[in-house]
Amino acid sequence: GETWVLMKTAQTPTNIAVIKYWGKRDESLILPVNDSISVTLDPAHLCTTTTVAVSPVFQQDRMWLNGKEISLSGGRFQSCLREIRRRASEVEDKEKGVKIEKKDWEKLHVHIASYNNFPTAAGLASSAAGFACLVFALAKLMNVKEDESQLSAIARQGSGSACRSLFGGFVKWIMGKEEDGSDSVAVQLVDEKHWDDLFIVIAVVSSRQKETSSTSGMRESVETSLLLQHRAKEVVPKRILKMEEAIKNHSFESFAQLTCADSNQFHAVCLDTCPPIFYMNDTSHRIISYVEKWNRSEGSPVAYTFDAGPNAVLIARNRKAAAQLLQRLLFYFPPKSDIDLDSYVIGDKS
Ligand code: 2P0
Repeated sequence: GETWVLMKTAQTPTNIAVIKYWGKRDESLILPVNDSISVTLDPAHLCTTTTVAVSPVFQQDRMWLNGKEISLSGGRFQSCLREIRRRASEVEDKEKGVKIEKKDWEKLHVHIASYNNFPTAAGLASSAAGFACLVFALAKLMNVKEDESQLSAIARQGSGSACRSLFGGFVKWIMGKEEDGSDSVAVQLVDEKHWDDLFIVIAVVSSRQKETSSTSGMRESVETSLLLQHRAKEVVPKRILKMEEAIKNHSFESFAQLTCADSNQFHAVCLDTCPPIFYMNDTSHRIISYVEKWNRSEGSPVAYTFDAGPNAVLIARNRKAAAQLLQRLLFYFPPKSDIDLDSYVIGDKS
């Protein structure tokens, strides 16, 4: 029989929301209750690299994550694979003498190998980069002729935040109106060159795995939090407009104020959930207090934002502000002398 293999590799950075996604109006299509805005990180630091391969000798779809085989049986993987296969077109590799017709893709199986260049255990969003990269690599392999926004609607069905990782720079995930999710897509607000002097410092407060997954946490918030309803209808729509303005005008003060307020409201929604969800810990709270104090005493604010875990994402206006921030963090959270600063964890006493 035939023995060829065709492969494609893609690399996708993770993204950090500055206006948060929290809550779905449709669980299976992953449709959110509000728009969100994120910044995509530099791929050199936090990214996923995924290689996808197709061969007639493959007996089934299989996937390895950081070298360990994982199950593809989950609905989210199946949705992404199905949606990409549906859009596959003809592929020809003359060197290998391979021609795959559109109809052949239903019968061919893929193997997927994915690596994160950051520790999964650090509690930093890996599903965002992971599903975006998977969808992008499969689309390249199967010659899918759709643009990034259309692909984002497929990545969204893997993990909501993944749709925002298909673009660099600042990205908005538009919640959309349609029941089928076709208009719930990501769009690029500005590319990575627009505001390229921002520095992002991630303070790893704990490397323990979080207790409540985002998926179940946001489900409970939608079911029980009145604050979530108010946030989605009244607060976020206005904040999205202000944030877009701040980004377009490089208005760091406004950007920082909106980012911090939105992170705090997201965690307030978590507290307003029954039973309450605690993602931040005492160290996270200490970081917020210090940053608020520094911001009040001088004109170069730092934005903080926390996701579904205790780690702080700190955004400084420029390199100088980042250097000062790092100096202060090291003073207030001194590392034990014998640990490598690369794996320096601020608050984990275990
Ligand atoms: C965000 N987070 O906007 C928000 C802020 C965490 C806090 O998107 O269920 O992994 O896969 O759609 O995308 C994390 O949730 O959840 C998240 P699913 P996801 O980045």
